[in-house]
Amino acid sequence: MNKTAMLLSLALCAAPLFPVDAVAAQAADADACVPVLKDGWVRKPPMANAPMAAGFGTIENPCKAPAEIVSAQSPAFASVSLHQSMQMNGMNMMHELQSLPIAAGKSVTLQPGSYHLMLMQPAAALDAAKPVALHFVLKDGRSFDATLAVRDAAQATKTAP
Ligand SMILES: [Cu+2]
Repeated sequence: MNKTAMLLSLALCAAPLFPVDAVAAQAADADACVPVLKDGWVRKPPMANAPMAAGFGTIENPCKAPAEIVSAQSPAFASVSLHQSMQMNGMNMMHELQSLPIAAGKSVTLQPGSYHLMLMQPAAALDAAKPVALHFVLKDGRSFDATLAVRDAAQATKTAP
């Protein structure tokens, strides 16, 4: 047996030892249609040590199936949640969403005063040169990655709707 054949047989023998669970099955389905975040950005807080920041952008669902975002993570923050801002008794309030559904072929816009990503406890002060990486998980197990450009407050105000 030559070296290549031996390595190949080792690989074949080893393969069944790995658990084939639902997560692995989904990971193998890498070509599955997933939503995409367009024009993602995070507002750089005025203070470098701010405990939270808000993320925005448009999440498009180009798929034939509806999508429902149930969680998000970022290596740059301890936690990421979905929030919705609203006015209540003349006060600006916000609450956490358990999920964010996006109908097939539709999009949802995250923008100041509406839906946003609440990014808590940054690992380091946000740097305009370093986009923030995000990972979204859907209810059906699909997931997708996205990035948020870091904009300073003045820029953000200028471009906010
Ligand atoms: Cu919020």
